Amino acid sequence: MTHTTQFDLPSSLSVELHDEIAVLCLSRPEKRNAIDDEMIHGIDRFFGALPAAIRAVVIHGKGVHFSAGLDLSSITDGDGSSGLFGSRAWHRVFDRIEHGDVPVVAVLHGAVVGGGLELAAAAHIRVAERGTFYALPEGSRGIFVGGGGSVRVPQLIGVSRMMDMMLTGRTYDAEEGITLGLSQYLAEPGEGLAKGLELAKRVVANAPLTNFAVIQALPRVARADPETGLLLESLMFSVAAADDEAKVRLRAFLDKRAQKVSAPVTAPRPPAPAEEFASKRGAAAARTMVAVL
Ligand code: 1HE
Repeated sequence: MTHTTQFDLPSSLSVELHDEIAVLCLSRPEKRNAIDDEMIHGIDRFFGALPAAIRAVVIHGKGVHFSAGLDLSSITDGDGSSGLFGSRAWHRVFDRIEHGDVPVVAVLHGAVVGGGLELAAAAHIRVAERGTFYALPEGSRGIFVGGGGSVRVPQLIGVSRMMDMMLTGRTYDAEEGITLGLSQYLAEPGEGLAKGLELAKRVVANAPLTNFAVIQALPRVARADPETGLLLESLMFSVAAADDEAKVRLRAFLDKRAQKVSAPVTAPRPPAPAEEFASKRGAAAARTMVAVL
């Protein structure tokens, strides 16, 4: 069920609530979900008005692309200061996503371009459907990233790869994006949202304080000098471990009522021709031995 009015959203955004998970949809497919002022302020209001019962957010895009980035028609007649203040507004909104109260999963498909990639980079987990492509075409448009991309994209793929994307227009596909760190999960076309929801359900099953520590403390610890970071880690550990939720969960494990950690499920690999030959030869040898015995 959509809850657009509850959040006072423009028509370019819609929201569905799935128990403790809110799904925010960029809903401007006729403009490839290009982000204009209305949409960016709508995203801001959505994250600002999240009810306490919501414990994770999934963002996805309607139509054939996740987002074509900044609505280029919105900057054609602006001056220097409007660009500066506009960019700072994007920073505030994307900071609110990255440093907000709940983990955010971005489900990507089609074009994830410019500001669309900056939005995706502010999320904590990214799922990319096959067919996704990433680009930073700011260079060819005569502008620069303005939505936090120069901080967040290098954290994912490194400065030199981002330089290459911006200087040469190089694009990466979904499979390359996985290898480079642009997304953590790959999904089949049309299956990204289901995967995103599945991951969000896993996330909300964690203790709230653990999720808080992961999205608030972990990135700061990772950026801090090691001595400060380790002290912050110890403080966060002690706060989480002292919480009742931790006590209940630890007791459940010790009483053998909690799930064990399981190894990743990997599909059985078809034997390579050489292995197949070797295993047939092995079987033949075994039959011979049995016959000799
Ligand atoms: C747009 C935008 C947009 C599409 N602003 N209107 N972003 C870019 O430089 C990417 C520009 N867009 C594209 O390269 C392509 O549109 C796509 C590869 C994303 C999709 O192609 P396609 O063939 O599916 O769609 P289309 O026919 O190009 O676009 C459909 C409509 O959306 C069309 O409008 P129409 O009125 O002619 O139907 C397009 O003009 C419109 N449209 N993208 C405005 N971006 C905070 S700083 C961030 C800096 C940036 O993000 S720079 C990157 C900007």
